[in-house]
Amino acid sequence: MKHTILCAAAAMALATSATAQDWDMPTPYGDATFHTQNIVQFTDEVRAATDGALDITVHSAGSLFPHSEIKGAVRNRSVPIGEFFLSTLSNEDLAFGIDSQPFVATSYDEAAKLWDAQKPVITELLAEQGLMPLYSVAWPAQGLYTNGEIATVEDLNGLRFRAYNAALEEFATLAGAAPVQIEASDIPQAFATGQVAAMITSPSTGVNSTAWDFVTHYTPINAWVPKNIVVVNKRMFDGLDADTQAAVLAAAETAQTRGWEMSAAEAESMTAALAENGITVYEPSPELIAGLQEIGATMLENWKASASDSALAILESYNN
Ligand code: PCA
Repeated sequence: MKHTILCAAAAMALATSATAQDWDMPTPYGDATFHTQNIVQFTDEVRAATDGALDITVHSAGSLFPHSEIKGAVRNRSVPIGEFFLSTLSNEDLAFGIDSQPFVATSYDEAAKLWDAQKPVITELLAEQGLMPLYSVAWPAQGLYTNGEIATVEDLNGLRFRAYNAALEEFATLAGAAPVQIEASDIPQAFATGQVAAMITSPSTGVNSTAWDFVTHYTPINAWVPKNIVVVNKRMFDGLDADTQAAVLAAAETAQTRGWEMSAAEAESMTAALAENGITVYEPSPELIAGLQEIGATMLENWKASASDSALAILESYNN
């Protein structure tokens, strides 16, 4: 009897190990970032729902692959799954970057509507590379961090400006500033060494990088609401059994809902935390907003002039 039970247990263990999968998941942002915390919960849910048959290990802050290499690593199956900042792919097709165009979508409702319009288009573009989106989560609307108050766009003239994608580089250039590409995890170092003196990012990233150590002022210009995306390699996903696939998709849906909620909560709590830590939080002047909107209008014209038909279709369906 005992022997039979042991044999059955051994057989079960074998069956589990034969199908159990250990996946590595590179992400760009640190452990304190709400996106990362959401991903950790996503992987916990997948592990629980599959009784450990799919065990995903999160490698945060670019520790496994640098941010710029994560998409390629999922594409070439170095890893099965990963996260990145969606608009970094705008060099492939401007469809990926519409969420980082100033004053197109500036609230969560608009950002969600834009994602509805963007999702089918980028799903198709990613499928051409063997990639499948699992879910996408917005950052809080982006605000301006500087030393001293910024009253008009002219006040940005000549400032060395931290950028995280091509759109922000164009934005900084049009504002007369000098853009420098810096990863989120390198922000404190970049300010400390004088590489940059100003930035536009979320209150979340401001707090995660202890912005009060290097800037005095923050203003919620709320000019765009960019997103992260989690993608899986389609062949790796197809290699999972049906139950595991269903568990991943269900956890992804939950993670997307939870992520947008976490984001909205942080838009408030992290702005408050900036103030609590001594940063002067002020409302942007009408002159500043007007100047930024002018830059946004120029950028949107440029975007339209170079956009693919499918990218233009996103804007059309969003505006209707
Ligand atoms: N934080 C990320 C992307 C947008 C955001 O709010 C960053 O600053 O790199």
